[in-house]
Amino acid sequence: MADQTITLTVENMSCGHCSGMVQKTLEAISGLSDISVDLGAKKAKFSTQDPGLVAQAIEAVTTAGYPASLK
Ligand SMILES: [Cu+2]
Repeated sequence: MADQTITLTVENMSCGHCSGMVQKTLEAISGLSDISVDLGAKKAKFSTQDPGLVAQAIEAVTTAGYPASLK
């Protein structure tokens, strides 16, 4: 199965600490790769082969205090 690249919009990130938290939250989910967080653009990007992990990633980042969506 090919990797899909997913881009999430992430609200509430105001500094490097926030973007680091989002990065760590995504890194804690096994099955995600090529994770990057862009503080200025309010985006988080990752690749995955499992579409089911997208909802899990959104929930984890949102629960960490940074509402995430596929917008
Ligand atoms: Cu911050």
